[in-house]
Amino acid sequence: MERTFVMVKPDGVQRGLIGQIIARLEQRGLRLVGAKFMAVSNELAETHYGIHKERPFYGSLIEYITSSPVMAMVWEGSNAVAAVRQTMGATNPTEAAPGSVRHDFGLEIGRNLTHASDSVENGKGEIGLWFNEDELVDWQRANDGWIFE
Ligand code: IDP
Ligand code: MG
Repeated sequence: MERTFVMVKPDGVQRGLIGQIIARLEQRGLRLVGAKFMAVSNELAETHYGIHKERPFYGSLIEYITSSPVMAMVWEGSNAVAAVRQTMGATNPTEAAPGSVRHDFGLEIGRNLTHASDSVENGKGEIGLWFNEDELVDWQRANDGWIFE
């Protein structure tokens, strides 16, 4: 089953939106396989966002993501990467589709509430970066047959 790394960023945590964001992923039919509420070290933030190192917003991005705790999670399901990106919406909240998290709760690209892996390969790397293998739970859900064909 495809897996993806998802994070409720500091603004989502501070605004009390963890529950609503998790509820949307549950409703979608995705299955939670790991979660931890944690402070993010500079080192972890810099590794996670290493790809953006040369971008002008890199410094403020690292400051943002380390400013307050985050909810780090792994979700799985059919096409989990694409499904979660769609549920979160485009990076800039004013370009995100109505009904998406970033549209429904956000206004600015630098306060866009969530992170979600953008490919299966990057998802594997991010899951390995944020979680130990023994923090991920393989389990069956009673209604899986009504969600996964
Ligand atoms: P994504 O989160 O939708 O994958 P990326 O392009 O990978 O978007 O950018 C990572 C994060 O960096 C964004 O979610 C956002 O928090 C921040 N970011 C991206 N572009 C800008 C910008 O132009 N100004 C400020 N922050 C930005
Ligand atoms: Mg990205």
